[in-house]
Amino acid sequence: MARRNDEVGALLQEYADLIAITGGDAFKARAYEKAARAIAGYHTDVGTLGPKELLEIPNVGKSIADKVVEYLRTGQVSTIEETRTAIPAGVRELITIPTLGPKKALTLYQELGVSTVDELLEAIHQERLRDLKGFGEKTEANILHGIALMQKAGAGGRILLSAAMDSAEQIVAELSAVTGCEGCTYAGSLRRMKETIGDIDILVAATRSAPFMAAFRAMPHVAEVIAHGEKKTSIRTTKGLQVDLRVLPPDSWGAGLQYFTGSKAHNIRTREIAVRHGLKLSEYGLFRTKSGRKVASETEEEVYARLGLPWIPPTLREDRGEIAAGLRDELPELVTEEDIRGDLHTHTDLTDGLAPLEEMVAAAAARGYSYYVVTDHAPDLAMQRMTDEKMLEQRELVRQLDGKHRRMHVLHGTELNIGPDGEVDWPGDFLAGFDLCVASVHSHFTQSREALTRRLVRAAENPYVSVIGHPSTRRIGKRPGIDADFDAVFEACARTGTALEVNGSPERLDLSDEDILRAKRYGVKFALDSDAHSVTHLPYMRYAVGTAQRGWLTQDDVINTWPLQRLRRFVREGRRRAEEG
Ligand code: DGT
Ligand code: CA
Ligand code: CA
Ligand code: ZN
Repeated sequence: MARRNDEVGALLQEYADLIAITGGDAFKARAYEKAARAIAGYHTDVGTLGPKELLEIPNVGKSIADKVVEYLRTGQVSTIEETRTAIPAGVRELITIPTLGPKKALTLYQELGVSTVDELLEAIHQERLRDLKGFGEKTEANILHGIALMQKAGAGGRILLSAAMDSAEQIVAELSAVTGCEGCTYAGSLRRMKETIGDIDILVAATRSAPFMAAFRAMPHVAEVIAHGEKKTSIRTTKGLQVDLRVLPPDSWGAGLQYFTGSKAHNIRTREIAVRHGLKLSEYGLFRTKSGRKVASETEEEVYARLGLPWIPPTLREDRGEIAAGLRDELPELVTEEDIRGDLHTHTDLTDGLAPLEEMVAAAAARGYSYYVVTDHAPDLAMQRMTDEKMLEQRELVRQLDGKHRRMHVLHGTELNIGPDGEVDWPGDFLAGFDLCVASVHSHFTQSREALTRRLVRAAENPYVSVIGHPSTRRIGKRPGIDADFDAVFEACARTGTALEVNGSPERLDLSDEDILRAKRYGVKFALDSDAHSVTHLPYMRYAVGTAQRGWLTQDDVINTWPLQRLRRFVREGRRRAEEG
């Protein structure tokens, strides 16, 4: 079992920040900060210490020791939870920027309504910080530097898929508008929908490269031009992200796209096959080795076809058996975003979501879903202040909205909390009233492997749990997944008819591609969800789909591609099978 000192230290540090932002006693904030450091650096695992021994840690007094005891026992501290709810989530995100203190974060939130790192970047680029007292160009530069540091450190020098996607789509839109553009797209790991991105690779098809290179260098958000030439220009954005632009002659577009999409391992395989056919594959095309005559280059389909392969979807190009499957013409028919009929895990402002139920439902309907499940948190996450009454009131509203929407069914679900022993928030008779229950782990991440495994297996065995939400609980670049025996969990899910979630929230992507591949072998079904906490999160579904494709999932594997009747049957069947044991 891991030492809990860092976890406890981080919690107390957060509390110190919270006190500072809410204008609390500066002396008290400093006391918590000191205690946080002392505990993080203490020689003994605080998880093993009693109340008296905790007081022996330097800078830890009675009230801090009490909080530590409460945290170790229950997984949370009520005072801290309360302070948290008093603070806009956005300010909490802002203070994670290394160069931005709590006071400035609060000013940004109150004066400019900025509550996320992305909004802050936007505000800086629009020069909206310049009017604020105490902020100057120097502050802006410091903040930008801090954000760059944070985004790189968070993902081990790599950035999250979603952040790279936002930048890439903007760049592609701008370059597509340049005269002479015959094609423009992103390639590399981004086209393969990898969970983190090292750098962005942009390709343009055009006869003349100069106008594109010039437009690229002149884009907003360019902090530095790293290198520029006729074929390739590399820049670094203000977010600290490197972007390479390559301009290809239109007649070698397919070969270039294939080459620069990668992965390297996949390309090694395709080049080997070329060699066996007496061919040579490069970014310019597929050529006869002897005569040098070009046999294919214009489209990826032609290049693959001349190698005896069907076109291979980029999300499969990782050398995980896709070449062999392609040669046998047995590539999976991957699930697509169009196949998704509904979202099974979403929140509203009844708990920690930002938008009211009506707005979430309207936005879901606009996406063309045929069903939508509202799954607010349940009472065991005390900070959400959920009660039976509130839940039942929400159900009434859901039923009314369901009646109003002709094309979309609105269903009432909940996201249960899987407690330390695998128990969930409500007994069976209350759970039976929901259309669908998701259950997820939200705390006690450092239990023993046996305890964590038993916990997840018990949740799957609960008849009313139809989906295990974000099963590993990892946060990419921030927190590793829990150390459970996932083979046992996958087996239990298959046995009990419980689906595993592929959570599309960009810092989760949980299950990961490799876990999906493993789980699929047990015959498990999957749910692809956005876990939206606001209207703008509903499109995270695309990242769930991308991750699912990387795990080779097909429409049949994914319960929310099914018609509602079949989905309901899955829920009923799961309830019946688990009850029979
Ligand atoms: P990243 O940027 O670390 O997230 O990963 P990728 O896959 O985007 O890798 P990157 O940016 O180094 O190169 C993009 C693609 O271009 C890569 O997947 C394969 C191809 N490529 C680039 N350089 C080489 C090379 O030296 N040899 C081979 N075989 N392929 C290369
Ligand atoms: Ca790349
Ligand atoms: Ca179940
Ligand atoms: Zn959730």
